[in-house]
Amino acid sequence: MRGKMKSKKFVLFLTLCIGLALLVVGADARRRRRGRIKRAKVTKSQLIEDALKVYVPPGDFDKYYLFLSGGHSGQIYVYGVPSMRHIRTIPVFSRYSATGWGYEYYSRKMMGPRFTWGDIHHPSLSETNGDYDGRWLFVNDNAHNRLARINLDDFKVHQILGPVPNVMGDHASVYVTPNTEYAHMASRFSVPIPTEVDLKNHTYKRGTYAPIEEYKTKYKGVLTFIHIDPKTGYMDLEKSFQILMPPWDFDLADAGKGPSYGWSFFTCYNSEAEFIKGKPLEVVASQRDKDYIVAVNWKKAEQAVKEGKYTVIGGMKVIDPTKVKGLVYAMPTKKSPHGVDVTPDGRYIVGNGKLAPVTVVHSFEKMIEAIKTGKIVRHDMGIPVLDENVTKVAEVPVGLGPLHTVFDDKGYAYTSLFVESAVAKWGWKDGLKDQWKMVDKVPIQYNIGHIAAPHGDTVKPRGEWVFALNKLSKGTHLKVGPDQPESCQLIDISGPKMRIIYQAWPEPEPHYAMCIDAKLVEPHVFEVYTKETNPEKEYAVYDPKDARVVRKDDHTVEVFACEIRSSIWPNVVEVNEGDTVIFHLTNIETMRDEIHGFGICGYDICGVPTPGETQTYVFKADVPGVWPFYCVNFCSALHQEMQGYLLVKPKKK
Ligand code: K7E
Ligand code: CUA
Repeated sequence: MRGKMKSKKFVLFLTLCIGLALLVVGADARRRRRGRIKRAKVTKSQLIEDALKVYVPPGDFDKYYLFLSGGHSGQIYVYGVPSMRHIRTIPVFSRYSATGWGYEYYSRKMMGPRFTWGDIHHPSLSETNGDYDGRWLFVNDNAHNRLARINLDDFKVHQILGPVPNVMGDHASVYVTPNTEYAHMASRFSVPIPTEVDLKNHTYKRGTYAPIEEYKTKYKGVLTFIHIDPKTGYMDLEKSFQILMPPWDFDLADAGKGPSYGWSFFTCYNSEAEFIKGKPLEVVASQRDKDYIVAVNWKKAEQAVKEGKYTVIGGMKVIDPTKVKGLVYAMPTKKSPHGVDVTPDGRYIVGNGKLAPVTVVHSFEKMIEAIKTGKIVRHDMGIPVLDENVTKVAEVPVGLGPLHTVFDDKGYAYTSLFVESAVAKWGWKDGLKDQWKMVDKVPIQYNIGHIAAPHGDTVKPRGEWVFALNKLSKGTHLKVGPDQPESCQLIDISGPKMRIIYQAWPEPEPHYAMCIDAKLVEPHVFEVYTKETNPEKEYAVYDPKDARVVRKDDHTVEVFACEIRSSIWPNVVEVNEGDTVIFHLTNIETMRDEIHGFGICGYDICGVPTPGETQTYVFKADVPGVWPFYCVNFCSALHQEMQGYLLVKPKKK
């Protein structure tokens, strides 16, 4: 009896348990489903077709490089397209122990003593005649107002310029001009100027103080044109200039091309030119229905500099456009526009109106006509404002929150819609029956910021793909904690309808990306550094017999070392406590990919010289004792044996 009762209760209990478990499982499955992308039903054959478009079998190469900005990670991430596989991280403004960047001496010097991070928003490939030439990639630093140049023969940074005086919050950057004559830098955050810099040591000397109540009068925006040497890519502040502007918040830039060559365009918000203590800028800067696209005739500005029509402020040549006429015009554009993008033919300037549901299109020809016929409606803080009824040729009703636009090879534009989480496709080209008409829209997961395409901002877009660079990825991946990866969705634009077919998870934070045909880069990528291309050749030793420790003076020891499978020469380095040690290390391997590393236990030294490359590490031998050094990169069967000792003899007491 009791047994029966027991078993009855047990069955009831079991049923309850199973029921509960089913409920939980059901809820969990529902929760999971909720997180997944809602997508239109696709047939299996369509899925297979999509998959084959992105599948690059092992051993085969991708067709394009995609350079994604890493935002406040201070790095650039290199992907292959269409596979969307990450192939390289290029550290720029932040230390990266994987390659020794910011640990070895020269990169550390370029980064300077003060800054340990940067904020990269807009990478920009060098151009010749308005199309990418595959030589260099320039990047901006929104935080510390610097630019860097990555050489695409070794995928490393070779120059960091700045901080640049006067410009603050360099966001409208880099967007090089069609023959890489100039890189743009502009103030997103106006400040009183000058801000003085110590260029050699890559740091600030001093800014200028003025109370926030004097924002309108004492705070200044500047538009900066950084000169680039066409042969070497060297950015030269001496040949650069700035244009003094009202304290508007300059947001993005693009260079004119074709007929608009010689002009640059900047969007701005806060044309109200106000910053009020305790009042949110989002309210203050949204009072006006329209802000501006500011057009700058940089060819004419160049001429003005030649004629000496500038003043030197903080070491920069600064032109005042209220004194030198004909350089700067403002075109009213609604509303708090974000991106500005010039069409491939250079005839139209597209403003993405952030708080308006339209993209606003100005005609360059009409702009020139307005200037020539004096269609100036007013001056705003000294800047002539052109009649929008003359310059504007279209408002394309794309949808909510347009931010950025890129182009394909068939006369269509693709605009990212942040608020709506969508991409809108519309026609822009003359003669197209769809000109100024939206023809397609695809939902994005979620909150798309920038948008990119192969050669999508050049005179010759390649079509095929559009990349949606999304701010949020919620629930479209396995859970990884309260934080979420960013998301980059690959959209097939080869047909009349856009199709999202793939997704990658880039590191924070891909603002913008550049996509280039691999054929333009691959042929000139180094396999190894030769004795000529080794950037620190004067300190190289190419034979273990020449490896040596040289005492330079009472406090300095210079080491000339080399690495080859599977030894480090010399394997014992003896110094005195308090010595400064200058350690040059050459990787004398002659085959691509045979990299070695270098680390000293207890001394925070880390490096990875690539084949044929010399790196230098400088440190003070401040802690006496015995400190092993070793190769940090697994390189051969006897990698573990690649080790040696740093002996630091204690000072006599
Ligand atoms: Cu993220 Cu170009 Cu800084 Cu737009 S910016 S989204
Ligand atoms: Cu060399 Cu590991």
